[in-house]
Amino acid sequence: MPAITNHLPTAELQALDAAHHMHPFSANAELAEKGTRIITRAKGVYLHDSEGNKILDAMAGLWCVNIGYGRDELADAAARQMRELPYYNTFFMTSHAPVIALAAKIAELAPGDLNHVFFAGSGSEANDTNIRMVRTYWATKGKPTKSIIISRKNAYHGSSVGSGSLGGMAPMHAQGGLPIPDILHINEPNWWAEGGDMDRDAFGLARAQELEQAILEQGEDRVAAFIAEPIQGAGGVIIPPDTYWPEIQRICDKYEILLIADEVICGFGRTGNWFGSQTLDIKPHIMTIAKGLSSGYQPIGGSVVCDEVAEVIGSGEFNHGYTYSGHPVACAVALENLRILEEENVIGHVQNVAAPALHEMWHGLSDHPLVGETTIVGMMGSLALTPNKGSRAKFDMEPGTAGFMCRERCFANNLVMRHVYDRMVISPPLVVTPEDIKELGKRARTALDECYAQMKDQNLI
Ligand code: PXG
Repeated sequence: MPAITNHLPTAELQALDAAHHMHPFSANAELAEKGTRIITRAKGVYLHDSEGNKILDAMAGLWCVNIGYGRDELADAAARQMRELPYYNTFFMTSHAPVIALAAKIAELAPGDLNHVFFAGSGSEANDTNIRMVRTYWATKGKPTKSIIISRKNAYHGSSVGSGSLGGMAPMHAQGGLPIPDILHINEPNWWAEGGDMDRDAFGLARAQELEQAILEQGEDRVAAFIAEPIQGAGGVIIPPDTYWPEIQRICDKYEILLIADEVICGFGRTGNWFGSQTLDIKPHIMTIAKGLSSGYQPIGGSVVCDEVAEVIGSGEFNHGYTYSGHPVACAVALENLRILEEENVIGHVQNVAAPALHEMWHGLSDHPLVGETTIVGMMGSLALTPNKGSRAKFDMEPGTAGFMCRERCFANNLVMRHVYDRMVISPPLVVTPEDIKELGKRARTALDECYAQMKDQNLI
């Protein structure tokens, strides 16, 4: 077999893809029939495909390419590190400069006393670490029965057996015997879909209080931790009512439950601050990080751990670690990414330029007949598709059908915007310019118009 390059004809690449490559979260037989879109290169906020299309990536890959595509500095950092020390582990009393520098940098950026980092290769692995870490923490403190971790329905925390169990995605739990024992899921603070007649704030409070009820039902001596994304990402960019997080914080403090903020999407500028915990005023004991840590240029994740938990875990041997924990090349690339975020004041750009422009464009879509609420914090937003804004009605179709139709129209207009059931979500690179945002808005509106016309044609609304 010759080397496979981007220069093969599209059909040939698609055929090889269909024959040999199993895609994540896909029905592969169906996908093989339709053919995949082959992405060949990318620069800034634009992707290029094998057919010559230039596609505006309003998802920053999978919520991760925060500094945009094509930054040579990161490629150079990787090449330099590969030449100098391509791999060494951090087990057996060894360490190396890139992992040391990155851990120290993350400790500097992270709020409060989150001063310690346990590295992993991804967000899923980091959350697996968290499961074992919080349970080990309580066991070491002489409370081995505190092993239940409370999470939320429609949360996403990864795809491994542990992190998939933490997540609250029903279709994932339906496959492969998830969840593992001692993981509980309470309801999510999704007012649009589940708020009924309650006002947002009362609903937010009620949903937070489900945590207290769960703790009281299980017994305080059984609950180890609560895990949540500051803002749910893969669940559809669900921005909780303002009442939600203060009440969650109060409950965690009152019952001495460890709070894990899963910052895999929210971290590294996405919400307009370094961490979503700062934007939402949350004080976690552990933060899960990945994605924006390296802007997706290298696979790397980690658990950022507060002094007290690190001290307890460090008092004995923690029998846990990955071959690629603190991989030197991934660390070197992440460091270069953080340097760019900091020195180019990317978060300042978000606060002063990108987010204001994006919010104006996004809320401007709310006059569209298909669009219910538009919500956005920093650089992550969503809109609800609905046949009736006033009643927040659902479509008379399988949930997700309308969203899928809209996503297809986005693709057709060279715009990557994801759908989660019938919500459309955006999470563009943080470096988008007002011109890019204008273009994004134009393409999004065209896609919505075409979707609306198609629904009318097919008598779906
Ligand atoms: N936590 C959160 C909050 C995430 O969003 C993970 C953990 C897992 O990270 P890894 O690196 O193991 O994938 C994620 C990942 C989507 C989508 O379609 C979202 C993610 C991954 C894949 C698809 O929105 N988020």
